[in-house]
Amino acid sequence: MGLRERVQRLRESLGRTREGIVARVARLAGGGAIDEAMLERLEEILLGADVGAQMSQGLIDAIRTRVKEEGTPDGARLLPLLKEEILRLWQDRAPGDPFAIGEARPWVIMLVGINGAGKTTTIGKLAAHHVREGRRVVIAAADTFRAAANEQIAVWADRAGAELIRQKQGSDPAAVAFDAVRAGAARGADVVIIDTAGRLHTKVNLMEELRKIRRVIQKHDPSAPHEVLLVVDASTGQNGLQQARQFGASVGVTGLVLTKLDGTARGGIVLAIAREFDIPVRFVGVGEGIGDIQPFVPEEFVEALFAQ
Ligand SMILES: Nc1nc2c(ncn2[C@@H]2O[C@H](COP(=O)(O)OP(=O)(O)O)[C@@H](O)[C@H]2O)c(=O)[nH]1
Ligand SMILES: [Mg+2]
Repeated sequence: MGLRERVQRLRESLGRTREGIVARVARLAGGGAIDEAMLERLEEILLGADVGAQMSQGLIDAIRTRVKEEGTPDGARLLPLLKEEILRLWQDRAPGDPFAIGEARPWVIMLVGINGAGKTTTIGKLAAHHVREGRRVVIAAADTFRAAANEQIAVWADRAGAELIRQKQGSDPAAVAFDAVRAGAARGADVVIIDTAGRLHTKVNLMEELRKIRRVIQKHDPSAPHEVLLVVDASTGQNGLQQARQFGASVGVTGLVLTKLDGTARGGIVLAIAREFDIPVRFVGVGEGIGDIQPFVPEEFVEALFAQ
């Protein structure tokens, strides 16, 4: 997908978020000079769009300072200032291609997150990308908890042109992951992607299970997993932040995937997450199809969000 097409797709996906933030701010800015009352309304809009308290406050403070510096509290400056200050957030983040893999073979990517976040779907999308790049991909069906999970991941593996390692339902997820890494190495795979369970009602056990998967695959390769992606459903808003805190602390997350950006009005969560975590957003999910994944590029995100 070309750059223009990608931004266009993102722009469509962010439609409701744009309505919730940018369109409202534009209407607010039409109301005259930027004063404290206007900034207060701006904060309400940002909070209501899941931008998060810290981030909203930070943006308001920055805009207040800028208005003072510029000495022109013209309402017309509100939207451009907001856009600039949002962009500034990501200024010091190295861009890099999140699809790129390092030198280790197989390169092991593990996906974690609560049920329904979009792990399995994201694995299908990632696998398809790597296969298209000419890489050999093995998927580990380590969500052995749900009966339907094996079937679902098998469908995605097939669609993506990846190989699948699975065992029967209820078997040890760490054993499946270990098998997959070993098989991947034996078969000369470039990438091994590990699907995991996300059931919530036994959270402590889930974190323990994920840590065990880590430990066990490290018996094969001490440097694995090379990437641990936390998948968060963007439409869950602030709840997503909570998940990022929990998983981040427990399983050494190295990157985030925000799914279901399409159709949600809560895309502001991307900003809240950027503010609170040092963990970079690597990808966004913009649909249920195999091609509906995009690398997260801050400039593209902000352009799409503020597009008229
Ligand atoms: N609209 C939309 N739906 C998604 C996206 N990613 C996943 N889904 C849907 O979310 C549901 C749960 O996804 P799944 O991959 O099974 O989640 P898991 O439990 O974390 O493995 C499925 O119906 C997916 O089609 C996305 O980016 N956009
Ligand atoms: Mg799943």
